[in-house]
Amino acid sequence: MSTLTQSPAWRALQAHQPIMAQHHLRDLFNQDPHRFDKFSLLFNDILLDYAKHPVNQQTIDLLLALARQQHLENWITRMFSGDKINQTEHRAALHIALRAAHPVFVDGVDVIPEVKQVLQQITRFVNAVRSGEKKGYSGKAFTDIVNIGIGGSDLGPVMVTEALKPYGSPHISVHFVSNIDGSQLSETLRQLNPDTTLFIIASKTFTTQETITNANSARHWFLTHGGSDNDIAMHFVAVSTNQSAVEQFGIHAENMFPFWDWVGGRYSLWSAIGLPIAMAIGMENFSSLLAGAREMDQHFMIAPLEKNLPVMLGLIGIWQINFFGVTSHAILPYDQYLHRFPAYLQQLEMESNGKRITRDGEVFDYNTSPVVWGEPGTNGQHAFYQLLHQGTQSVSADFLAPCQSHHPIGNHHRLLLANFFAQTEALMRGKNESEVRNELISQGIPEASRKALLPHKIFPGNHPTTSILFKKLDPKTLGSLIALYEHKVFVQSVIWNINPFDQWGVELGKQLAGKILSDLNQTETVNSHDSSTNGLMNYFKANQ
Ligand code: G6Q
Repeated sequence: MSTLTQSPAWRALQAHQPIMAQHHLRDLFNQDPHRFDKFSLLFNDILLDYAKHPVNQQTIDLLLALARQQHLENWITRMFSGDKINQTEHRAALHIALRAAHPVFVDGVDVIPEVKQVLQQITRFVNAVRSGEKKGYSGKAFTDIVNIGIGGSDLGPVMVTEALKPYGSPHISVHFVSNIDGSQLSETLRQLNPDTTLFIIASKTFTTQETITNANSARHWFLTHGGSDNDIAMHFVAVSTNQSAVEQFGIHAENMFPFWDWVGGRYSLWSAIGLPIAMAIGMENFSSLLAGAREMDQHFMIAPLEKNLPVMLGLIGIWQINFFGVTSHAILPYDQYLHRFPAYLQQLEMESNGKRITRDGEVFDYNTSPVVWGEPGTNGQHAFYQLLHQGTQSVSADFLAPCQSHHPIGNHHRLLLANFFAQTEALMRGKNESEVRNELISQGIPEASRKALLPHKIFPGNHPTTSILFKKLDPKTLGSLIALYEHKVFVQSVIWNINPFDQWGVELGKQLAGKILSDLNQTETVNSHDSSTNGLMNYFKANQ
């Protein structure tokens, strides 16, 4: 038994769970008409409603006691003050410094002047490209930016660029290439002209196989479609922490935008990794994105735990995962611009907290990150919501939506939100036997058919959802929303005693492919692996 599951706060929650599990969510709402007032929070224009979870005031008090037992406040202070809380990599985790307005120290040195310096470098470059002052080799302004990066060097920038499309420049298109599958690069380059295309090679380590392979192929395309070696400096820039590898690739140090080892890949969109975002939306909007995150940081740092949005979002997740057995969590944005938000959060949550041992190397006897997935509503309603309503798995979900649309055409937005509210209500209430029977009677269905149909039309309900509403998806609100989730993940990591800032599983993947590649390059039949892997590799070799 782990220290956590034997601890008083954990045991108190365990004892409390059967009491709450007896109540259907609809009964909790029937018993207390003030649930929404009690179990929702507002920060700026972001409303967080967690009333549709099986909680009462005692549940909240017990969850807060767990947070205090795990020294959450102390961990928050440690993160903000630059302690090396990523202990397996001996690093601080200071994405908050990238948007901070106050000094932040690493090893006794304030990192903010350096952060500002890079931000100025980005500002000069972005302004020069967007204004057309900086030109390509033929003297034409740049029209297309291709960001080549993967994982943390891709998902955040893609998600934000898509989310903030209404703020994008009509003169510049930003494209993203991440997959080592040559199809993605080919399909992207097919539409572009080398003389008006700028490549950003984004890689913290500058050793990632996918990125370096794509970057080499992009350079080859550039050189074989009109560009020359001398033009490379004008058309290729790098974002990295590894200057020597960047120079070795052929990009001059002055065309490199640095960042630091205390910025984790999946937390890096606020750094120079955000360069494609800034290219798309301009520096003023990029600053608003940072400001939104900064406001959420300050709230996280100073708000009392019970009024703290990231804390409550994290603790509600703990309640579901560890005491109600939820292993699957859906992210359902009712906003087409947020269509990559589920993929972004999938990495943020699963890479940070998808762990099996504590900070001290103990194997857990409790669950950690659920499987995170999702799609925008209403599309998902016509597909996988069937399982949410009547499946056998316990799934929790976050529903997100803006009150105002960027495109207020006709009745679309009200219909969109009507679906959001209807789904969360239906998931909570369900439809019981007598409701279904009355419905079938009112439809005039004969008794024999009624009997056969009845069980199929029952919805158990009692499915937990969190709702997040905000005024409009603008850069500042998006910055706050992302920071909300970053800190939620941190809160959960503290409860579970996980280091959320390393990713040894991802590192493993980087090594494995390299080993197999040398076998694929040989002409002989492969027989050094298990029979399945040998069989697959030999089939591929015969048919490639
Ligand atoms: C993120 C992970 C991982 C990483 C990619 C790309 O937190 O570490 O997704 O971002 O593997 O790594 P590079 O930026 O070093 O190419």
